[in-house]
Amino acid sequence: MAEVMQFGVIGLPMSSKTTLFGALTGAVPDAAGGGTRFTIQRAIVDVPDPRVDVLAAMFKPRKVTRARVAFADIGGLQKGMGEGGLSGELLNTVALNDALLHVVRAFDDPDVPHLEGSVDPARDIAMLDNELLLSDLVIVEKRLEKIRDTLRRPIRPVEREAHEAEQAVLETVHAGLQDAIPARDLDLDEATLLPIRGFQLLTLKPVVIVVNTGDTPPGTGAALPAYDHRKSAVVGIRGRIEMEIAQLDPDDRALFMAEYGVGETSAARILATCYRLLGLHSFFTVGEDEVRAWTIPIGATALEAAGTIHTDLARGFIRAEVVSYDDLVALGGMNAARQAGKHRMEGRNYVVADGDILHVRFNV
Ligand SMILES: Nc1nc2c(ncn2[C@@H]2O[C@H](COP(=O)(O)OP(=O)(O)O)[C@@H](O)[C@H]2O)c(=O)[nH]1
Ligand SMILES: [Mg+2]
Repeated sequence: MAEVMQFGVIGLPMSSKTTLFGALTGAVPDAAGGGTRFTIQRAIVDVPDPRVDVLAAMFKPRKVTRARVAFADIGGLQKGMGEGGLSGELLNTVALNDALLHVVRAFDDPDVPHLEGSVDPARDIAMLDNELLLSDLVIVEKRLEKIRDTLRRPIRPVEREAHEAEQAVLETVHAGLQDAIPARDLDLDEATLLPIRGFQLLTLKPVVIVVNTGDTPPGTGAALPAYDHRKSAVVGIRGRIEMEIAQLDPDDRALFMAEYGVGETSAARILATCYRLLGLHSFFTVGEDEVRAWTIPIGATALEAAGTIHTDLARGFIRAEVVSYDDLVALGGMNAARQAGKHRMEGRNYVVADGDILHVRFNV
């Protein structure tokens, strides 16, 4: 797993990409927005997790370290671009992400012109999706052509076999794309996808459709468009308000959120959605020195979790001492958890649960 998960904000020009980026990172947008040029700005932010705050209050460590993720605000995608295939730095920048945040405008404001002349989120989502689909189609076709060339020549049987496996999955993906089915919607497992992982197909990436409903709370006044695809979700946000909230210091933020009836920031909701789509969750390490959140794939073992902390911990792994977050908080502390028998010894194959507090015993 990459050190830091990368999430790319994409959308048509003037779709609120930079506004969403501001809501996610606290960045203040500069005046020149909404262009069609390729632009990129990046930020790394802490993953909000109220459990970390509770643990920090309990252990009063010298240092609190949260999980971190990287966001990129990627400007420059627009109608008509996918035809010849996206290319260069723009394609690379989009392709590099673990998941995409596809933002779409759903608010009316006479002061904000819409490139298509009207506000129609479903149309705009389909428009950008189509460009991504076409871009993938170009990549897949080029690669298929190359494989066919190679297979015409005499090559070693192992190589032939590998090329044929790749060809088979590419042909499945190609047929899907031609029917406007994103690659993520095909029922292909990890092992099947392995030969084509390196192509970083855009329609294979998990996607969160972020609908900016303006000042109207999403789900009440503003209906969210449907998006029935695999590894996808729809999240509504009040873009401008959330961007302003993100710029406040924590005390003012709580007041402002109460005033506007924002229960949870969109950054928190979107990140939780990304974690779910990517099959990720968290475990914690605690102590006087540091309380820390770690991100691992759901299903990862104690040994793999240990390796995330440090390779030495995996190499010399003896056992993991585990308390669940809920038990620890319910009992009020580590000693109480021990006395209540909630402090367990687990071996290397133990599958770590979300919220587990781990202490790895090791020997190197
Ligand atoms: N009324 C209103 N305008 C917004 C909101 N969010 C963004 N905008 C405006 O929409 C325009 C495009 O937003 P921007 O984030 O720059 O879009 P980008 O081109 O996709 O980066 C800007 O003029 C924003 O001020 C919102 O929630 N309400
Ligand atoms: Mg922008």
